[in-house]
Amino acid sequence: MPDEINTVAAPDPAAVKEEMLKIYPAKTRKKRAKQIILNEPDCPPEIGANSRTIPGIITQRGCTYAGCRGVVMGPIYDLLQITHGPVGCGFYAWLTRRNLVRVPESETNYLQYCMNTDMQEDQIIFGGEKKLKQAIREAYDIFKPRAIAILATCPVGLIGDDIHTVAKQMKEELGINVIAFSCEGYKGVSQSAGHHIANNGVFKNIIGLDDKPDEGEFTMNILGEYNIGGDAWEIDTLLRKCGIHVTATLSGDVNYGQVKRCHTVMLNGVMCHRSINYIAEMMEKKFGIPWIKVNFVGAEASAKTLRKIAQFFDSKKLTDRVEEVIAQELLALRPIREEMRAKHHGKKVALFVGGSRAHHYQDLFRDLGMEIVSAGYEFAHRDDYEGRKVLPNIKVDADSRNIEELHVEADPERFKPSRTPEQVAALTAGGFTFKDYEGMMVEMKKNTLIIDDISHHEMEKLIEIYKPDIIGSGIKDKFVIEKMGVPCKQLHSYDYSGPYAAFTGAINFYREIDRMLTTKVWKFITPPWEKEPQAASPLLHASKVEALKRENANKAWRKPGAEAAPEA
Ligand code: CFM
Repeated sequence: MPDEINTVAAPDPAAVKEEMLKIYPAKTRKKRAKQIILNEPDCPPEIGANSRTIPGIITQRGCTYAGCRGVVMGPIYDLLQITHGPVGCGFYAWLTRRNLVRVPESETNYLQYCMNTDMQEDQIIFGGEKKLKQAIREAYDIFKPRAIAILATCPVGLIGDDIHTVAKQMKEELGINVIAFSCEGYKGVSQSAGHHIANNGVFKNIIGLDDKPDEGEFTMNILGEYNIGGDAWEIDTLLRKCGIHVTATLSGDVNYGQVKRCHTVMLNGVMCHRSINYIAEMMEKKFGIPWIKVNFVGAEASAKTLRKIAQFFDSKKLTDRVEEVIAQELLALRPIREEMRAKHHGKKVALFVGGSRAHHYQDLFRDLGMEIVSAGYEFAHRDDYEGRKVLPNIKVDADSRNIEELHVEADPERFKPSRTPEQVAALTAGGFTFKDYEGMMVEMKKNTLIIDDISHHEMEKLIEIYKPDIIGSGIKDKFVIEKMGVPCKQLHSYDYSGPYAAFTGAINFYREIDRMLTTKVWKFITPPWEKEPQAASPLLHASKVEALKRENANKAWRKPGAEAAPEA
């Protein structure tokens, strides 16, 4: 295939990269240069990822506590979760809008509560263990939960409260499972560390506590799906239509009991590789459950995933049913997709989201024939960009070494793979791949600009130069982007919208994108720098503020010799 078809057209991405970098002091520029990469799909180049954000750069990342408490643990609705720390961090755990659940009447739901030890100066000085124990007792007396989780915030680690001993003591005292998570916000460079800590805690303390499997001919878990906007419900409904039973979705609308027995399934499907690959790997080692990468974002992606799952189970009945379901779903979806594609084909998209959505959502935009001009994760690791094949080459730095790697061995009684080695060999020989995440870059065009942990400055440059028709990103930059006259689809919480997963979700998404692209509101926006040059923000608009840039080039905040002056 000639290169130009598979290559992003002008503007020249190398020049864009230079333009983004040139404002930075030398040291910053050197670091950011490793995180802004021109894509090479056949052989993805190494990208700097999972490293510390440079102080002063406005990042979209969250903290380790957010990744553990907010993302992975939050949705387990009958696990009573107590944040040990200041009330501000505690309030952040009040995730009633994020953690959508449909709780059966027989079950308990603690998600509408926000439980916190309200750490004060006193505890910072004299220690907070006593107060934590008191909080656990109080919560137990009121709610009598099945299990309690303690989640640490920054001060807990700084003052050295031993929450694990507290958990052990309270477990003995109350006779229920009490689990502590050392997920202090500073533990890692982003929320990614919190995912890992949560994975370890869930695997060590919950998974495997109940060996009774759910009934079902084909059983699986969906790992790394958080039911944002109801996505997990769409996936569950779709799989149920095909005759596949989901024991647990980790973690979306899920209860403690489901997590306890989720090691009894035949297959694990991994949606968000970044946040849950650890559990998938450990379950395979201990219980022999194979895992495959799945993606239910996008119509083509959903169909592909269903077929892959059917192939794994190797049943004619299931395969026929899956094809029937795909045909039915596409019947409803196709006319809408075609209508939207006709309107929006060729429009340009840039995606900067978390640790998996910047990849997954490309499929939805491709459904509409739109072009991805640039993409990047906030906090994913090299394997999410370049594929799992680079895992052995990833340098473990001090920040990653901070997070415990569990040593896992096959369980002498419970290691029971659902497929025999012969079946696995036959599947593999037929091109089926297990543990197969190939990352974002192989699916993107040559020379697309891949930007890790994008800064506001780089985002502004990107908009200025590429002029994307729409950006998928998060709340921290949404309004900055929209003030520049570009619609921004919030792809974390979906801005109260969704679901976007599976076929029904895809239809919602097409319609939403259509609304965003066709609303007349954008033409009423005049970006601030077009009204008057912003003296304090010389970075905004090249054509309008060249003069200002030159004027600013030699100001004190630029290091002398940092090649600061833009060409006149
Ligand atoms: Fe996985 Fe997520 Fe994401 Fe994520 Fe997140 Fe999220 Fe995300 Mo926001 S687990 S990496 S830490 S898919 S909260 S549900 S949307 S940044 S791309």
